[in-house]
Amino acid sequence: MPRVITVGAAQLGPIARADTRAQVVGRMLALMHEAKANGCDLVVFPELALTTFFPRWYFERPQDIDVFFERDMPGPDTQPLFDAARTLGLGFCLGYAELVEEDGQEGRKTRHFNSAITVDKSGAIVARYRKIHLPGHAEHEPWRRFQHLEKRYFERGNLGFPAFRANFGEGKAGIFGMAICNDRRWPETYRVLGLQGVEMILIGYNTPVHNPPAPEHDALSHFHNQLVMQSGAYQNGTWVVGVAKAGKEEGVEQIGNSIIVAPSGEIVGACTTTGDELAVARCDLDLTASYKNTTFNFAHHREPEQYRMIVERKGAVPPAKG
Ligand code: CDV
Repeated sequence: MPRVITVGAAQLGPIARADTRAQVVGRMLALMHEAKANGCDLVVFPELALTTFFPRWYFERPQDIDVFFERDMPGPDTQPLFDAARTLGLGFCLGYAELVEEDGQEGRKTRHFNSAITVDKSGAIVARYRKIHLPGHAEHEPWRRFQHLEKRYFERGNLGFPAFRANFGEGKAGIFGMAICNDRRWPETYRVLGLQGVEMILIGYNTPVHNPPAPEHDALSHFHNQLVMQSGAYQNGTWVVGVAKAGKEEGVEQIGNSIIVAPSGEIVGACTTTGDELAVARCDLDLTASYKNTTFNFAHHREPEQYRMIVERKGAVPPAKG
């Protein structure tokens, strides 16, 4: 039986700082219903999907920061998403700010993560991921048009990049992985998942068009978005689903460009607006085999010993003598 999973890239348009969780969840439920009508088994929502992208502001008081975080998942505001998963028979991947009481280095403490979960068709959480590559800065940098304070508001994820098995219906079991926004720019993200046999990577993102430290990259923001996900898919023989929070949010222009990428590296589904929009693609997980068993047959063709020699030399070319 072919393992075809119909996936919806459930892009969200801007979310205002004043918008309530209930308003946002209402928009997400509308996309879930549209996905079901289009035969989807799974929808993927963006990074930090429940609120505006709050790291663009500098806050000092914990209470001003913690309002953007979820203490429970599901909580009262997000329970309708889990109910919809069950009643529609539709899985989802959700990015959100996670506040958790957990053992830290100095004992039990409150921890903040930029997280994602995958929920199956029964409404059960089947996997968790916490963002590892946190971009931006930790201190207020007033010279920027807007801040990117992920290094201030989040701890680096402590769960690694675990691939996991999930089942989205009969003949629709596969090996999945999650990554969040800046993770998608790093080849290690895909390769660590690829080494675990991943067949579909689910990625949400918030990417401003303007990059304050390197404005010369602005005109290339769509190109780079596609470049990293297409090469990550091809080089690891996996599907990649990348989903944006898009449009002008609180004065900051964010790219859309949500895409579904086949293991060939080809884009097979794409959003064309910067608003709430669903792009749908039928993804045959068995297409991954053609790449995993040939060009990217890791067991036959990778040369890990050779790579280790470079890493042990610390990567850089030794300084010139004299
Ligand atoms: N939310 C993100 O991780 N955004 C980064 C920005 C800072 C460039 C990204 O890689 O898209």
